[in-house]
Amino acid sequence: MERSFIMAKPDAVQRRFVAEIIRRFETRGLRLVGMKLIHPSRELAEAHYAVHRERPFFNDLVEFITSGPVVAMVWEGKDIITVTRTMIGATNPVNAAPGTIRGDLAIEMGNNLVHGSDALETAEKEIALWFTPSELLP
Ligand code: DAT
Ligand code: MG
Repeated sequence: MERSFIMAKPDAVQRRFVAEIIRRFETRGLRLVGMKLIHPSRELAEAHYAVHRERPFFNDLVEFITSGPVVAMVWEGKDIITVTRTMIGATNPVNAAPGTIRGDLAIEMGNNLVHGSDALETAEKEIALWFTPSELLP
Protein backbone atom coordinates (compact mmCIF):
# COMPACT_ATOMS: atom_id res chain seq x y z
CA MET A 1 0.00 0.00 0.00
CA GLU A 2 1.33 3.46 -0.91
CA ARG A 3 2.36 5.93 1.76
CA SER A 4 2.85 9.72 1.89
CA PHE A 5 4.49 12.13 4.30
CA ILE A 6 1.99 14.73 5.49
CA MET A 7 2.80 17.58 7.84
CA ALA A 8 0.53 20.00 9.67
CA LYS A 9 2.76 23.11 9.49
CA PRO A 10 3.32 25.57 12.38
CA ASP A 11 0.35 27.72 11.30
CA ALA A 12 -1.95 24.69 11.49
CA VAL A 13 -0.78 23.90 15.03
CA GLN A 14 -1.01 27.55 16.08
CA ARG A 15 -4.53 27.94 14.61
CA ARG A 16 -5.71 24.66 16.25
CA PHE A 17 -6.44 22.97 12.90
CA VAL A 18 -4.57 19.71 13.62
CA ALA A 19 -7.73 17.75 14.46
CA GLU A 20 -9.56 19.22 11.45
CA ILE A 21 -6.73 18.18 9.12
CA ILE A 22 -6.54 14.65 10.56
CA ARG A 23 -10.34 14.34 10.42
CA ARG A 24 -10.36 15.09 6.69
CA PHE A 25 -7.86 12.32 5.89
CA GLU A 26 -9.50 9.86 8.29
CA THR A 27 -13.00 10.39 6.93
CA ARG A 28 -11.70 10.01 3.37
CA GLY A 29 -10.68 6.47 4.32
CA LEU A 30 -6.92 6.86 4.58
CA ARG A 31 -4.94 5.06 7.30
CA LEU A 32 -2.66 6.87 9.74
CA VAL A 33 0.50 4.80 10.23
CA GLY A 34 2.78 7.27 12.06
CA MET A 35 2.51 10.61 13.84
CA LYS A 36 4.59 12.87 16.06
CA LEU A 37 4.65 16.44 17.34
CA ILE A 38 8.07 17.94 16.70
CA HIS A 39 9.68 21.38 16.64
CA PRO A 40 11.90 20.96 13.55
CA SER A 41 15.55 21.97 13.66
CA ARG A 42 16.98 24.19 10.94
CA GLU A 43 18.93 21.20 9.65
CA LEU A 44 15.80 19.06 9.32
CA ALA A 45 13.84 21.88 7.65
CA GLU A 46 16.64 22.54 5.16
CA ALA A 47 16.89 18.84 4.32
CA HIS A 48 13.12 18.57 3.90
CA TYR A 49 13.00 21.53 1.50
CA ALA A 50 16.42 20.86 -0.13
CA VAL A 51 14.81 20.83 -3.58
CA HIS A 52 13.94 24.53 -3.09
CA ARG A 53 17.43 25.55 -1.87
CA GLU A 54 18.08 27.92 -4.79
CA ARG A 55 14.64 29.54 -4.74
CA PRO A 56 14.33 33.14 -3.47
CA PHE A 57 11.77 32.10 -0.83
CA PHE A 58 13.93 29.32 0.66
CA ASN A 59 15.06 31.24 3.73
CA ASP A 60 11.56 32.45 4.60
CA LEU A 61 10.28 28.92 4.11
CA VAL A 62 12.85 27.45 6.52
CA GLU A 63 12.19 30.25 9.02
CA PHE A 64 8.47 29.51 8.85
CA ILE A 65 8.72 25.75 9.18
CA THR A 66 11.07 26.06 12.19
CA SER A 67 8.93 28.75 13.85
CA GLY A 68 7.00 26.29 16.02
CA PRO A 69 5.93 22.68 16.45
CA VAL A 70 4.55 20.72 13.51
CA VAL A 71 2.65 17.43 13.37
CA ALA A 72 4.56 15.01 11.16
CA MET A 73 2.48 12.13 9.84
CA VAL A 74 2.56 9.19 7.48
CA TRP A 75 -0.70 8.27 5.78
CA GLU A 76 -1.41 5.18 3.73
CA GLY A 77 -4.02 4.46 1.08
CA LYS A 78 -4.94 3.92 -2.54
CA ASP A 79 -3.38 6.51 -4.89
CA ILE A 80 -2.19 8.29 -1.76
CA ILE A 81 -0.21 11.05 -3.52
CA THR A 82 -3.02 12.12 -5.84
CA VAL A 83 -5.69 11.81 -3.15
CA THR A 84 -3.79 13.80 -0.49
CA ARG A 85 -2.47 16.48 -2.90
CA THR A 86 -5.99 16.99 -4.24
CA MET A 87 -7.38 17.28 -0.71
CA ILE A 88 -4.62 19.74 0.31
CA GLY A 89 -5.20 22.05 -2.69
CA ALA A 90 -3.04 24.40 -4.75
CA THR A 91 0.24 25.71 -3.27
CA ASN A 92 -1.05 29.29 -3.25
CA PRO A 93 -4.23 29.18 -1.14
CA VAL A 94 -5.67 32.03 -3.24
CA ASN A 95 -5.87 29.51 -6.11
CA ALA A 96 -6.92 26.53 -3.98
CA ALA A 97 -10.40 25.19 -4.71
CA PRO A 98 -13.13 25.34 -2.08
CA GLY A 99 -13.39 21.96 -0.38
CA THR A 100 -9.61 21.62 -0.16
CA ILE A 101 -7.79 22.24 3.13
CA ARG A 102 -5.97 25.29 1.78
CA GLY A 103 -9.04 26.49 -0.13
CA ASP A 104 -11.21 26.35 2.97
CA LEU A 105 -8.81 27.44 5.70
CA ALA A 106 -5.94 29.51 4.27
CA ILE A 107 -5.38 32.65 2.19
CA GLU A 108 -1.62 33.45 2.35
CA MET A 109 1.06 31.73 0.26
CA GLY A 110 3.51 31.35 3.14
CA ASN A 111 0.95 30.00 5.57
CA ASN A 112 -0.66 27.16 3.65
CA LEU A 113 -1.18 24.81 6.61
CA VAL A 114 -0.18 21.44 5.19
CA HIS A 115 2.65 19.72 3.37
CA GLY A 116 2.07 16.59 1.29
CA SER A 117 4.66 14.63 -0.68
CA ASP A 118 4.41 15.26 -4.43
CA ALA A 119 5.45 11.77 -5.65
CA LEU A 120 6.04 8.28 -4.27
CA GLU A 121 9.82 8.67 -4.54
CA THR A 122 9.66 11.99 -2.67
CA ALA A 123 7.40 10.40 -0.06
CA GLU A 124 9.92 7.61 0.54
CA LYS A 125 12.72 10.14 1.10
CA GLU A 126 10.61 12.41 3.32
CA ILE A 127 9.32 9.52 5.45
CA ALA A 128 12.92 8.33 5.99
CA LEU A 129 13.97 11.87 6.91
CA TRP A 130 11.25 12.38 9.56
CA PHE A 131 10.68 8.85 10.91
CA THR A 132 12.63 5.77 11.89
CA PRO A 133 11.07 2.48 10.70
CA SER A 134 10.12 1.55 14.29
CA GLU A 135 8.00 4.70 14.58
CA LEU A 136 5.70 3.47 11.79
CA LEU A 137 3.06 0.75 11.85
CA PRO A 138 3.87 -2.23 9.67
P1 DAT B 1 3.65 22.46 -2.12
O1 DAT B 1 3.74 22.77 -0.65
O2 DAT B 1 2.26 22.70 -2.66
O3 DAT B 1 4.20 21.12 -2.49
P2 DAT B 1 6.10 23.58 -3.25
O4 DAT B 1 6.74 22.28 -2.95
O5 DAT B 1 6.23 24.13 -4.63
O6 DAT B 1 4.54 23.56 -2.87
O7 DAT B 1 6.69 24.70 -2.26
C1 DAT B 1 6.92 24.38 -0.90
C2 DAT B 1 6.43 25.53 -0.06
O8 DAT B 1 7.20 26.70 -0.35
C3 DAT B 1 4.99 25.94 -0.33
O9 DAT B 1 4.07 25.17 0.45
C4 DAT B 1 4.97 27.39 0.06
C5 DAT B 1 6.36 27.85 -0.32
N1 DAT B 1 6.40 28.47 -1.64
C6 DAT B 1 6.32 27.82 -2.83
N2 DAT B 1 6.39 28.68 -3.87
C7 DAT B 1 6.52 29.91 -3.31
C8 DAT B 1 6.64 31.24 -3.83
N3 DAT B 1 6.65 31.46 -5.16
N4 DAT B 1 6.73 32.26 -2.94
C9 DAT B 1 6.73 32.03 -1.61
N5 DAT B 1 6.63 30.81 -1.05
C10 DAT B 1 6.53 29.77 -1.89
MG1 MG C 1 6.15 20.39 -2.48
